[in-house]
Amino acid sequence: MISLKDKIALVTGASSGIGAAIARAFAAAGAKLILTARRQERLQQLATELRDNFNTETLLLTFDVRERTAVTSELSNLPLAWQSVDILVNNAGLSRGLSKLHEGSIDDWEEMIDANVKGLLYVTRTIVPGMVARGQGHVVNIGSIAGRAAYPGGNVYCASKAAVRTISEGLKQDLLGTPVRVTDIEPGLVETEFSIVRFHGDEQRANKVYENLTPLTADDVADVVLFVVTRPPHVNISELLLVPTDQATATLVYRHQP
Ligand code: NDP
Ligand code: 8X3
Repeated sequence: MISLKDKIALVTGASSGIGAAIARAFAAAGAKLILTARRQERLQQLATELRDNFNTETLLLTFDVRERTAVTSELSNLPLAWQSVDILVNNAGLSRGLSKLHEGSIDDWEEMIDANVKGLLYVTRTIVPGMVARGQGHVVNIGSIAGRAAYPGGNVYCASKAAVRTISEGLKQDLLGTPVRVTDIEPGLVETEFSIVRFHGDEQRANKVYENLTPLTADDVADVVLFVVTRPPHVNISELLLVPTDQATATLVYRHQP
């Protein structure tokens, strides 16, 4: 088993939900953390919490993963002590809307594709060469059950997560012969700010997604990510689907009688 003690992990989208939970799990395991998102104040609160609880060293970077120049300039110019990134967690992402494709918002599509696909690529392209050069690294992409099959209204979000799945597969192939590992984690329903963002702030509609079932928590996903990155170096968990017990497919869920 690999120890995370003093390893450097970069987690995108650490200001909320799954990313923040991964940061907490890694910090508890002794990692140093580069945390990124757009909301600086959230990152600062998390960094203070991690320092108080685990004495964690953090480097906070505030940028939008859709901004190619910002991504490359922030991540290519890391302070010397932070340059040897051991683990990259590409978690930043979102869904917007649940409209039929022919009625959908093109702005929503662009936001999803730019963040979930292009943002992930920009970060990966900047960080992975160092991993290859140092002969050490693990890329964990947060895909989704949505990347395995489309569901009604999911169209472009599902396509973006299918892209994450294929990019993960391709990256694993391209890194064959190096020790760098690649994993695509594919969660089902996880209660975070995800649905509030999807429905543009409509909390009532967001709450209905998780009504009368027990969704995964962000900590459940973080637990699995911690497991994946701590396997011995010869073990690569390439793809992992995790769903709530109350969920079978993206659309087939069991709701208890209220
Ligand atoms: P949250 O909305 O709670 O968190 C999303 C995170 O992504 C935030 O930290 C946000 O930070 C960041 N983010 C979003 N857009 C950008 C951007 N353009 N630039 C930089 N950071 C960005 O949702 P989750 O924690 O649930 O989502 C995390 C990942 O998990 C996503 O990729 C999502 O698709 C995936 N996922 C979620 C599932 C769920 O049911 N919740 C299930 C399967 C996968 P900020 O706004 O501060 O920039
Ligand atoms: C998030 C899970 O089912 O809402 O990726 O698409 S789902």
